[in-house]
Amino acid sequence: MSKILVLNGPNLNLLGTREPAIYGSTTLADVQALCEATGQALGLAVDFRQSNHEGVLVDWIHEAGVAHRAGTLLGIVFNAGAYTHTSLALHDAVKGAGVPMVEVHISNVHAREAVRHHSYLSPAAAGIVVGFGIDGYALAMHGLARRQGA
Ligand code: CA2
Repeated sequence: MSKILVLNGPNLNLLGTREPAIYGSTTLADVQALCEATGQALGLAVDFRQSNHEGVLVDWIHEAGVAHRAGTLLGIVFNAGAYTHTSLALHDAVKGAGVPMVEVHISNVHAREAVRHHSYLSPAAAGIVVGFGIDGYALAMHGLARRQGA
């Protein structure tokens, strides 16, 4: 169980380029660097990915389920972006893969528009971290590691 998969959904590749009041001015490359540093501190490898395509995310979650069952993957830290609020397919993928998943949001989605208050992923999540900016990724990684006693 030496690895964590960090998945990012649609538009997160734009991080740091617009809407700094909501998402801060750090880029996705900065988030990756933070996750890699956190992984190093935890003694865990990090596989960091982003896709704008729902089906690609579904495929990666299935792949993660296989790795989890093989004992090589601790779990997923997942910021599904706007798919959080729309995607039953991602919910089903996480449930079907049987892999522990921690849901992350950079912003406090509950302090924003009502459409962002519902998450299809939360019922399938081992834990949820919202509103701590990009530090939420590191907090989620620590949570996954502690949960598994890594
Ligand atoms: O707060 C989060 O992390 C979100 O998952 C970010 C999503 C949003 O749809 C969720 O409700 C909450 C949006 C990601 C796109 O981020 C952008 C960043 C800069 C410019 C444009 C989009």
